[in-house]
Amino acid sequence: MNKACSGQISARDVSERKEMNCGIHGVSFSSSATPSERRLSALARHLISPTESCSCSASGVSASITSSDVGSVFSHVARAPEDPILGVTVAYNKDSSPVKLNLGVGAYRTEEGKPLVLNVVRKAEQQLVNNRSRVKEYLPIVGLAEFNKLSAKLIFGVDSPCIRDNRVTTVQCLSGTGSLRVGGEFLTRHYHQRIIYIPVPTWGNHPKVFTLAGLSVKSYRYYDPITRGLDFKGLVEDLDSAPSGAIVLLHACAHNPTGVDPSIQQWEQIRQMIRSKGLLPFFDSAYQGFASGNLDKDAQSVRMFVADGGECIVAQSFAKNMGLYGERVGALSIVCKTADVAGKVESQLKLVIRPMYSNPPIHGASIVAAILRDRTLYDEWTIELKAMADRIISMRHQLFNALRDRDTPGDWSHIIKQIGMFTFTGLNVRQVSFMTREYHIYMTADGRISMAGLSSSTVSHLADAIHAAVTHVA
Ligand code: PGU
Repeated sequence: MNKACSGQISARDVSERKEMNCGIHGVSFSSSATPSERRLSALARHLISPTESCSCSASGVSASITSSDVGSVFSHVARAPEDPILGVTVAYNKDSSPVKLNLGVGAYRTEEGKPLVLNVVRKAEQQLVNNRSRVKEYLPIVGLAEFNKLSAKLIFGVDSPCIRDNRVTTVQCLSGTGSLRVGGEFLTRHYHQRIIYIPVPTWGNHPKVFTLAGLSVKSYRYYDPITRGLDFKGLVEDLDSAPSGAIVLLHACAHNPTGVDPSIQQWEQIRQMIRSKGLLPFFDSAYQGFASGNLDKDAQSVRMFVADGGECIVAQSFAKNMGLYGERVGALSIVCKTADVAGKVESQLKLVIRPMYSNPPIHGASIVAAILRDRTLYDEWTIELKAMADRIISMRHQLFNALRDRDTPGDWSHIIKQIGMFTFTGLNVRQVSFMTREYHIYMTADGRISMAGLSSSTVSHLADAIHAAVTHVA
């Protein structure tokens, strides 16, 4: 299995790729290149990844021309590998086994293993349908104004000084991914330092999103595989040696894939260090409410950075906490020092968004706004959200107990210590592929399992598979 298929393309790999000049199609730019040249170069390198370019020049496998290809102007196009995370679902769908289990994608499932549409979402949608005055006109470039305001309050807190002083601009984007991408492009165009530090490991899409946004991706140590906890010393050392002004990507809570978050005291040390070195914090908040079951608690890290009056960026997703995965609803907030700066920043965000997708979709944002504006619906949402978080915590305990009952070799206490949607099991690539082959259990190759995909009736199957994997496969 090559690294590109492991779901864990490290930032170092990205830097290495960036330094590699494939020389293919003559796409390479010197360090004095303009931002748009650099973006084009990054795009070319992304499309011509080392694995793919090697296979077309050396083995000729991917570029082989079959008779049906002849005459196509696209016959040279190499088949790209499936996405390391979403590709797991593709493989799962092809499996006809009745015991198959998809623990790959981070998407909530009920005890019955079914996707869940929250009751509160159904109610909000009904309200929208019943309201005949609603139309399907284009939204403004920055999206639904009420959604933006309410999203900012959700992450920063209703009484946040940045909202009170109008120092934050919030724009509706295409879920968390789109918010990260728009934020990345804005920084490439308007921020003096184009280096972004991302944790190792991190969500597999981060390096791609930021590279294609035109930023240069570097990494900081985050996870210690020995302790299966935070490598705080490594994190501090790496951020301490970052150049002044560098952007730092931080998972607001429920770190993906490790399930390991800094303590509040550690967050405070990270904050002090980031501020004293003049680094720029960029939070990815994809799991607010999923770590602890409490929306305010899960926003604490972000709020600490806003409370000190400094600047920061936040990408918010409503995919998980409202179960609106396919509605693609999220928000990008940029907290500035003054209202005047925030206004100018917003005017430039519009210039990033307009040629990218013009303006965002209306339906998902309307659902979120309907829930956040109404006290009764909001309270109902928090109860449903807590129930999802609690079910995941219960699955952690059930899996831990099942492995203990089987006397499975190893210390599995990290299953109950880690938080959020995922357990970073420590299983290696060979053990993961054994579990898929022999037990029809699908998960990412880095050993991450989505606890949200597990239920009381499937725990024993997973525990049997893990037990067999660690006892039979090195
Ligand atoms: N940021 C982090 C840390 C994430 O884990 C995810 C989703 C996102 C952003 C993007 O979420 P949006 O759906 O764009 O709001 N990660 C999940 C979902 C599958 C995927 O890879 O997109 C995961 O399984 O890791």
